[in-house]
Amino acid sequence: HAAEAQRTDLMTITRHALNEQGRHPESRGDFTILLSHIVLGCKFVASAVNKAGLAKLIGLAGETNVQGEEQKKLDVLSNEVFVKALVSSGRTCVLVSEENEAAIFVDAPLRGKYCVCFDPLDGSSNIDCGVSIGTIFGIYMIKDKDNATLEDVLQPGTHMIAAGYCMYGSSCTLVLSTGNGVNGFTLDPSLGEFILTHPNIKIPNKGKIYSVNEGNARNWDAPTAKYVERCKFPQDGSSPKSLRYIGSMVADVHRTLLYGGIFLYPADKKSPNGKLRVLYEVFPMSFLMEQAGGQSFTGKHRALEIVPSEIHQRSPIFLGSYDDVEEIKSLYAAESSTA
Ligand code: P6P
Repeated sequence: HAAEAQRTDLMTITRHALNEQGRHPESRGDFTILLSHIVLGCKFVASAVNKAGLAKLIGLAGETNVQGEEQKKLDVLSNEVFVKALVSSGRTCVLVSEENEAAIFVDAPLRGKYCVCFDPLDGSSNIDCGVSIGTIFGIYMIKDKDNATLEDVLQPGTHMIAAGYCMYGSSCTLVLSTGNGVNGFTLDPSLGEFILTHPNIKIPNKGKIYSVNEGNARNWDAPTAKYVERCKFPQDGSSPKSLRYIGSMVADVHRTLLYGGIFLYPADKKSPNGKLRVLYEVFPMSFLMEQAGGQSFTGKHRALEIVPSEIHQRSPIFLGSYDDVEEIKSLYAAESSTA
C-alpha cells in the first residue's frame, strides 16, 4: 500500500510551494503564483532544448529552419519566454536577465512585489554538443513597490528570499530553496509536472571531486594554485581528488550538490573578478549551497555578502562541501596575513 500511496500521492512543486506557504500565514499565495510562472518557462525551455537538434533551434540567430522561418537562438528564445512569463505573472517589479543589458521595470498594472534575477539558458555554448545546460534564478522582495529602482536588485545575496536552477539534461530537474532547505523536483513529461524526487538535499561535508577549468592554471593566484596542487598531491597521504569539469555551471553545481566536493571559478590575471555573474549565477548557487549545509566564498569573504554595484558584475567563486571550502579559505587567509 505504501508504494501505491506514493504513486498516487504526487508531491508536485506547486503543492510543495503551497505547503511552504503555510509557514507564512500572512502570505496571499503570490510566491506560489510567481513560482508557477517560472515553472512554465522551465517547461518551455525543456521542450525546446529536447527538440533543438531536430528543429535546428541550435546555431546562430538568423538561420532559417526547414519551414524557412527565421530561427532565434535558443538562449534568445528562452529569455523572451521567461521575461513574458514573469511579467504576465503580475508578481514581479524588476527583472535582471543575463540577456538584457538593462534591468526591466514592469509597468504599474502588472507590477508585483518580487524582483527576479536570472540567466535563462546558462552554458548555452554547450547546446550543440548535447551537454546539460540550465536556467538559474534568484528572487528578492521589492523595497517599495511604488518606487522601484535599481537598488532593488543591487541588494546583497543575504537578502534573497529564494533561489533555484533548472537543469536540462538526461532528465529535467528543478532544484529550489525558499530559505527552508533545498528540494529537487523532476519533470514527468507524461504529466507535465515537476514531482518531488530529492527532498531536503544536504551536501556531504567533504567530497572527493574538485571542479575547475585547469586550462586557466597559469593565470591562477597562489592560494588557488596551492589548493589545486593539494587536490592532486594530498599532503596527508589521502588519495587525490578526481577532476570533473563539464563547463556548464548548472551541471557542475548540481553534481557538487549531490555528490559533494568543490566548484571553483577563481579570479585570474585575465579576469580579475572571475567570470561568473553575481546576481544570477553566484548568488543563487551560493544561496542553495548554504541551505544544503555547504558554503560559498569569493576569495575574500562569504559570497552572499557581496553588495553589487552593477547588475552584470562578476565575482570569483569557491562553493561546495563545507570542509573543502574551509580549506581554500584558510589558504587565502594565510596569504592575506603574510601580504
Ligand atoms: P569556462 C558557461 O559559459 C559559463 O557561463 C558557466 O556555465 C560555466 O561554469 C563557465 O561559463 C565555464 O567557463 O571559462 O571554463 O569555459
